[in-house]
Amino acid sequence: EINFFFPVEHTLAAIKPDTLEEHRDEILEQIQNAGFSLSQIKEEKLSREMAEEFYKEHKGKPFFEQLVDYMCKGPCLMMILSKENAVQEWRSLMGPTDPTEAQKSSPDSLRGRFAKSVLENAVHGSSNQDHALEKIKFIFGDIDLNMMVHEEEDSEK
Ligand code: RTP
Ligand code: MG
Repeated sequence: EINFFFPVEHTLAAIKPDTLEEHRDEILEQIQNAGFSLSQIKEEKLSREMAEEFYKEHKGKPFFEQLVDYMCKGPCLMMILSKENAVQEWRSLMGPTDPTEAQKSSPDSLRGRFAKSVLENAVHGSSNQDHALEKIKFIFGDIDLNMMVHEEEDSEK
């Protein structure tokens, strides 16, 4: 069911290390059921330097060192998810940062189901479109996002 009338948007999504070991298949299933196209996927164990760069906007905050430790303790599953309004839709599928809040407001969200704490909160998602393009480039390099979508459309014909 390719939608020709609305622009496809792309976001960077990640399953964080502990959660990848424990809940990979359940999360991939929930992503498929929510109607995202999985445009790219790879497992990657971030180095400290990469994790620091990935979350550079939080440098200097009290949780920064713990966050970097958490993100590089094992492989993450890195994905480009594509869909109309993908950035916001993935944020809403993730649920709020803090699982206490997630369990109250959106118990079926990924964080409502799988987050253990505000730090160990299962998944990552870009917070806006610029952020998405920057993180996609950081993780997947210079790939042509428009090309990916056209290939998908062509294969439907
Ligand atoms: P993310 O960037 O991972 O998608 O999460 P987010 O936008 O919902 O939250 P953000 O404020 O960007 O925080 C990034 C990650 O840092 C960890 N964190 N720990 N201990 C704490 O108070 C705390 N606050 C944030 C979480 O892993 C959060 O996802
Ligand atoms: Mg964030």
